[in-house]
Amino acid sequence: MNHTEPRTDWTREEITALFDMPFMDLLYEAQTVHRTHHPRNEVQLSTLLSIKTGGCPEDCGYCSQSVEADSGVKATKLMDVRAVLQAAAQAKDGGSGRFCMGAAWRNPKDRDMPKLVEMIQGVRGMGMETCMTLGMLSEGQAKQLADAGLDYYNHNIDTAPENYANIISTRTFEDRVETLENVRSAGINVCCGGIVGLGEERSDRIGFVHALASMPHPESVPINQLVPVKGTVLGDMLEGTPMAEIDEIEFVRTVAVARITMPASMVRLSAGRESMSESCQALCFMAGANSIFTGDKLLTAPNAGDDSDAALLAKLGIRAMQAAPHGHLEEAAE
Ligand code: SAM
Ligand code: DTB
Ligand code: SF4
Repeated sequence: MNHTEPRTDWTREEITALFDMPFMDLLYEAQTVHRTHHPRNEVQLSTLLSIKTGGCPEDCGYCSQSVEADSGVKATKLMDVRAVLQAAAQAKDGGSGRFCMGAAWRNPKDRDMPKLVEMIQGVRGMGMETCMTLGMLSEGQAKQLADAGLDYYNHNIDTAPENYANIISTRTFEDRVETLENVRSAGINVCCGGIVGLGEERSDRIGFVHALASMPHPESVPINQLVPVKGTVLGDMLEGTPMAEIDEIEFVRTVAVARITMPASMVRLSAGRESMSESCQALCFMAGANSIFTGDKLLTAPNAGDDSDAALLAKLGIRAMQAAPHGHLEEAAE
């Protein structure tokens, strides 16, 4: 285990140079970094549940849950605590170590907080790690969730600061950073990443990783591949264009550069696995990805599913990582 503090002073030039490396050299370096910080051949398993779907007032161009999207996703109310706990028990039975609850909100209302607190306490009581993603949080809300025992909060920067306004207009990159600061100050582990395949340039992927690696490194970094959804701005805009298919090698490069620049973080191969070949997923693990979402559904989009995942992990000789009691898996690498 390497206990030196991860660097947050990466320059754009250094990150550009990593992206430009010969692919095999990049993979070799990423896997070498990976092995000095994490147990080899282990992947952490998380399960997602949408606890409040659709009708979101934000206009994120990729999202099926925005009110602006004509995606056919039906808006629901916040789920009952009991139903959420049932789903969590099922995820635990399926071998998942972390339960991530997502709500399609700009931010939670104070009246929602008691239910959210109950969900966290219930899931934690089952011995699973808890994660929530609920939109923007005030300092006080972050503190309430922390006091309830929330292990992780997911809040993505999604893309480079300079590309942000092309994807979302209802909030700013700085709004995102403010919530991330509230989450970190409350003592909750940060889960923050973004999306590749939005039609962005490589320079935007460089800016994206640079922004993440320049902040106190998120404990968990989800890298999503865009799941194009009909009726969303991006799903419709990219359909039938060469940009609709993101280059697999470029995707793997992004994972590798995230691994090298944020060596101690968990890098999650998130949305998009359903349409990804086994070989591409294997290359992502080689590049240092060490976490995935299990189950046959993400929030609204399909996921690879437990059977195909179990088969893939067995084929690759990869084991499920055991969850640490207090939400931080780093000690598992000792
Ligand atoms: N509403 C909350 C928020 O945006 O902070 C939480 C849920 S939101 C769905 C969480 C993340 O899912 C987004 O930041 C985005 O990175 C990812 N996401 C949403 N739709 C996606 C899609 N179609 N393809 C890939 N990733 C997607
Ligand atoms: C993240 O970065 N990816 C997850 C999680 N955080 C909440 C969500 C992926 C959503 C994929 C599209 C959908 O299911 O609607
Ligand atoms: Fe709302 Fe989150 Fe979807 Fe944006 S990504 S529209 S904030 S649910």
